[in-house]
Amino acid sequence: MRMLLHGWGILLAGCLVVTSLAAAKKPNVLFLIADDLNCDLHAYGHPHVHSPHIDALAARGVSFERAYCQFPLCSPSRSSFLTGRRPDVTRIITNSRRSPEGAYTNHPHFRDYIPDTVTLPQLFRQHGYQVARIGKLYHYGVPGQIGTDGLDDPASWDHVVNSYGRDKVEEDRVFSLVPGSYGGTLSWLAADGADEEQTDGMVATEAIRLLEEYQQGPFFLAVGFYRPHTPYVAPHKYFDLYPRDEIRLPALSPDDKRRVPAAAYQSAKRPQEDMTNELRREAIQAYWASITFMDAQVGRVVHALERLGLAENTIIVMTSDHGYHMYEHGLWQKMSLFENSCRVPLIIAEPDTNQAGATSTALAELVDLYPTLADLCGLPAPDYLDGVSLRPVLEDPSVDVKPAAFTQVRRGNKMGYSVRTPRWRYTHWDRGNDGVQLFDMRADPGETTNLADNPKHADTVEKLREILGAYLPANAS
Ligand SMILES: [Ca+2]
Repeated sequence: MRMLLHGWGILLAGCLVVTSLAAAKKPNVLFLIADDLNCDLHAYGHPHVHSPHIDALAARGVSFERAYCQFPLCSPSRSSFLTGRRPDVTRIITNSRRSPEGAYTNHPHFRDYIPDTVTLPQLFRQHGYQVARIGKLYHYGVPGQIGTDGLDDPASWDHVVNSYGRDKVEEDRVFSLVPGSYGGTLSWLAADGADEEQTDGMVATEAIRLLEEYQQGPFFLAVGFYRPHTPYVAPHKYFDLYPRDEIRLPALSPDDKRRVPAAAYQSAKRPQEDMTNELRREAIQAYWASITFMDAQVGRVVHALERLGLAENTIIVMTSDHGYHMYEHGLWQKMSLFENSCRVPLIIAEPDTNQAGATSTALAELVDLYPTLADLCGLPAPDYLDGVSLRPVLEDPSVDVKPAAFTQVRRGNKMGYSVRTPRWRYTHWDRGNDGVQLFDMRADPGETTNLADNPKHADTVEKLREILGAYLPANAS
């Protein structure tokens, strides 16, 4: 009997060894995402913004120069890339509805429309990964819902952490253009205290703790920072990096000043419209300070990954849910279809890559993240996904995987759609009834001259209209 038990013991031990060897071969995923972060990063050529830790990620991976969100607003964008479906499929084209009393609701949620979909993190759960969310992955009203689950999808995670820091506790110290309101409008604070006391500092601390807990792997750790979303709260030292008298405001084109076509500028709202130049510089200083503060928290998490010896077997993604205006075109925040609002930073760093530090001009969309990560980890992605794997670009940054990237935004009951090709950005509002825009991004990267009515470009307009027409669902405006 003792012999028999002993035999079973050897067999069991053997199974455990085999299991842990198989597990060790599966790469971990560290998915880092900032909220409302545009490409104002040193790694993306910005002349002022300090982002040493995101720069370090760029040095170990491939940076996508032309990566685009599918909808420049939190819930529509996040619902899209976490399900791998475009906004016309998820049907999430707004953030969460509020009750008549102003309370957040859990609707609309993509599961209202595609209930059985398997999300990106859920796929990893189904294949034996430990999957955790810290902070904002699906939509959260920021700062209103910090410390809650927000508009979460429980099926996506084994474990969730909702940090709540000093930025929330001392909210009444935040300056706001609309006193008492901190999310929808511009607001900021040069805060007292240490990084670790702020919500994003606590997010990083929790991420480090889970890396320690999950180090046997495989894990999919999703870390969602709340900054640089408004209110732009960061410790004083980050504001000191950006003297206001050195900040130059973007120049406006004649179309920007006249605001034509009107739909393109409809995201403008009071009281942001009434700011003085001094206040505009203060807002930009605070946004940049928030970026550098968030970047420091990225650095803490990646440092822990290295300290624990996990970097050799972990794929790191760094991105944002959409772009952001800081007075380019006279606009602030998101919800436009200009390049600033559609474009996102995207860095994918694989261990053992021979392309470390490469940049690629291949077009990429956030909806590509799902098939890319499934591909890199050898997991079977659902066949209905709307994106494509970016793996060929990670192996050779000079290749393309798609001819165009698409972004859409809502204007009341109508929609604007935009297509970006390597050379052009073409946008039409309500099928063109409310305006058409064509920009030569090679000659005019600042989108100052709308060429849509220029007869010389009629063929280009027609071709891009066809590309957009093939993309649009049959009933879309
Ligand atoms: Ca956002």
